[in-house]
Amino acid sequence: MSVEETLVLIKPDGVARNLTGEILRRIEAKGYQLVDVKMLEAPRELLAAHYAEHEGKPFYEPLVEFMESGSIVALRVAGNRVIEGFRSLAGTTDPSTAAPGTIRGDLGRDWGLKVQQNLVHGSDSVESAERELALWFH
Ligand code: DAT
Ligand code: MG
Repeated sequence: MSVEETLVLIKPDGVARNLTGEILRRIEAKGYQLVDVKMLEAPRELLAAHYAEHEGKPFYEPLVEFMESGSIVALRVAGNRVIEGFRSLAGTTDPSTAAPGTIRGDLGRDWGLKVQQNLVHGSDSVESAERELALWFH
């Protein structure tokens, strides 16, 4: 067993499309534990810190604007190898090509949408999870 914690964000498209319950259902069905949850409109400084690794990339500004566009549900989720496991539940970054059975593959819409509208965020490593959880839950 390697119990970890990860940061999951239900992005503004997921909240606006009433998919919060469906996404939580998939996380809980997998056996992961919800440790903490909050809903917020994320300030720019928080988003800039969260996405610091992407600063300067062409998709950075639209990404941050999208994340500012509505409410986000932030989750602290615990479970055995949950960091990799949640990324696997989420599917690949682009919903157009995400596998069936994944959150992005089943629920993501690909008609003319931007890649950033991919419903969820999940930390990608132990280091990212610690850094991101400290930003969103403190
Ligand atoms: P992930 O969210 O799968 O970890 P990432 O960390 O590489 O992906 O990128 C962060 C977010 O930025 C991603 O969820 C959607 C957006 N994004 C990534 N690559 C993109 C691209 N090529 N065009 C538009 N948006 C992109
Ligand atoms: Mg990422």
